[in-house]
Amino acid sequence: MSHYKSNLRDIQFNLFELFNVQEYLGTGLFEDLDADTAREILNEVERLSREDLAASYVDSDRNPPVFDPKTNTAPIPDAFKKSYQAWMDSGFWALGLPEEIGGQAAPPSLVWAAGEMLLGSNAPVWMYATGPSMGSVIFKNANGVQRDRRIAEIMVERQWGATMVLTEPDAGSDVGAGKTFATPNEDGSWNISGVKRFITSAESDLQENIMHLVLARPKGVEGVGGPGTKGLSLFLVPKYHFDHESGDLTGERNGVYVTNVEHKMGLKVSNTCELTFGDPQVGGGEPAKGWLLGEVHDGIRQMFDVIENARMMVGTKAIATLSTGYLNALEYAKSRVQGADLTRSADKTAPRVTITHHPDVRRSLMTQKSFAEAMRSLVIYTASWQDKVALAKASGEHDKLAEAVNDLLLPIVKGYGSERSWVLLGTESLQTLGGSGFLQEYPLEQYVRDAKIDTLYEGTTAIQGQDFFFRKIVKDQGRALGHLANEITAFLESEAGNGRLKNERALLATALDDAQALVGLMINDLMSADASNGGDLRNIYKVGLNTTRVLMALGDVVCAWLLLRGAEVALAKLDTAGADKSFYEGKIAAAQWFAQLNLPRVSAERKIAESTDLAIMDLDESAF
Ligand code: ST9
Ligand code: FAD
Repeated sequence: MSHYKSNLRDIQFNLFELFNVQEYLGTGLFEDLDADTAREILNEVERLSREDLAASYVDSDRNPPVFDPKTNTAPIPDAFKKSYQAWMDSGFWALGLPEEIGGQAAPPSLVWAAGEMLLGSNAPVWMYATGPSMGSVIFKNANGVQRDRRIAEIMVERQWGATMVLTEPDAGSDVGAGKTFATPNEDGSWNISGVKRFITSAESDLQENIMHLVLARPKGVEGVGGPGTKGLSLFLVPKYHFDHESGDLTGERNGVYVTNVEHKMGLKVSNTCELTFGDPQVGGGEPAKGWLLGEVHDGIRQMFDVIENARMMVGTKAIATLSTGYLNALEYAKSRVQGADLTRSADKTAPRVTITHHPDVRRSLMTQKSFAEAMRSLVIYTASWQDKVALAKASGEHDKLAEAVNDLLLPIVKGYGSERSWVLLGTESLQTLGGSGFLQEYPLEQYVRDAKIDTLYEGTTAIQGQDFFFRKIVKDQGRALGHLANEITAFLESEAGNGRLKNERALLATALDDAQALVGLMINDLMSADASNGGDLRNIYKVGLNTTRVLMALGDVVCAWLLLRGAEVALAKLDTAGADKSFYEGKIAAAQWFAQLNLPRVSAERKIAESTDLAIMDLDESAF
């Protein structure tokens, strides 16, 4: 039986009833992909995920790859290989890639909706399969350089693996502290030297070649390679050398070797590697040759094309895991008989009931359902802004607002999505199974272990909070946030829900006010830290004490709003719903529950932030 329980009905609801993507399917950029085809794709990805991809989920955890230091390899278990191959054979990985390099135009909302099922059933399949998408980043940044365009095509044609290589032992969150360097060769290539850490998919026997996208600091060229992220450039460093025209391997090994694979809490089949470049003592001692992508010093900007996609992936992975975690918990709760109904608890002879009868279990299940559905909506809503970006680009325009709103939402998807999912998987989904949740017979304990990483990699939650406030709100001068707040206000002022959602709309109005006040408070603290205007620089600490808070508070507001929008649609359909009646009733109940449970807390967050002072910053470290 599959560990993976999908929620295709809710995915369809979001795409076709709430965000109405069918309005632009089958026309223009998406001419070859109409709504019926989109539904067929979703059905097939659902089947593939539940059957072929989920099939190796447990085995890959219990029998993970083992690193062989003699050969610098870490072969992938056969069961996982079958899942990976099933995904590659499906061809769905080409959805959304540029047609020029062998992709098929598809709206990001559909790609992420389908992606949820892949990520929920076996996320490492997605991670090993990202070579073609990384090829699309190379294509985008090739600046007309024929060699790089061809490399991108080859990566798609030959389905190579690829990695994003930023982190070093002393450069994690602080990517700009990286020391790996590159020196130019006369033939236009560069030699890379250094050691990178924690690199996902840097070794496997799934593909004939792996292309590493490496951030390194050019050295030995006057005026380049300065400190920080802006001194980094992006180099394409293949595992095996290849003919840059045909793509055929030349038979020469490049001097980039995996020198360790980490032993992890979860996500074990995903090889997390130490990667050593150009060390004469390692492998055959060959130099690690790479090719510069685009211009020097453009590396961090180019890498963010990968990072933005990967942050969306990580958030979606976490949320997908919460959804299947909830559905597993629900199935268990419906059949587990334990205790009497609370109304008859004094009667020792009262019949025993399934645990779904107990108020506390219902509280827990509805909390899980409402968060899983809220955050699914958040992912697809965010992706719908990416649809707008793609549609504008196809007609030669540049939708700056869509780009900014997408940018604003990304740290919410990644930071809020991973935090809420990981916590709820442990405190609610696993908990619903009682002691059985702790056993490996059920998937919950693996879900918890596999989802913890989502709050850590691709920028920890602290980094997401800072990105959200400093870059996506302050640097953007509040434009995207203002737009979002106006959309929420328009919803509040409408007759949404025809009276049935009155209470929840009032809760949302208060929470929106409080969240905006929280942002305002932080902006005041930021301004009061401006030493050039007589401010106290240390007040910036007050901002830093609240960046994660504001991320989570606005996450709650946006999620509540999206669920209430869904409830409005559900209410309008309820009378004629037929077999879908329970589904729509569930949507309404989830929205009301989420609003009542979470929105009043936003006021408390504002209050907490209002009392921020520098006490813990003044405290000597020895007092901790
Ligand atoms: C990792 C991988 O953890 C884990 C999972 C891997 C799974 C497999 C891979 C799957 C990937 C799939 C990819 C497919 C791709 C497909 C694409 C298809 C279309 N947004 O603030 P500054 C840029 S990997 C955009 O001064 P600092 C920007 O250029 C490791 N750009 O930063 C900016 O210049 P400007 C992940 C941004 O103080 C420049 O950076 N590691 C953004 O120098 C400098 O900005 C991390 O994530 C942004 N949000 O450096 C590191 N932010 O301002 C986390 C910055 O002129 N640490 N830029 O525009 C950080 O993010 C730090 O804040 C820092 C700070 C490094 C940026
Ligand atoms: P640190 O940066 O040392 O952070 C430690 C703690 O300090 C965290 O809680 C952090 O939030 C906090 N902190 C640090 N700086 C600040 C700050 N300025 N303000 C506030 N708090 C701060 N990297 C790649 O390049 N490619 C990959 O493919 C890749 N895959 C990975 C896979 C796995 C399984 C793991 C574990 C990591 C992977 N990474 C990868 C690295 C990952 O992105 C980093 O681990 C992550 O960015 C955090 O860096 P760090 O571990 O060095 O923690």
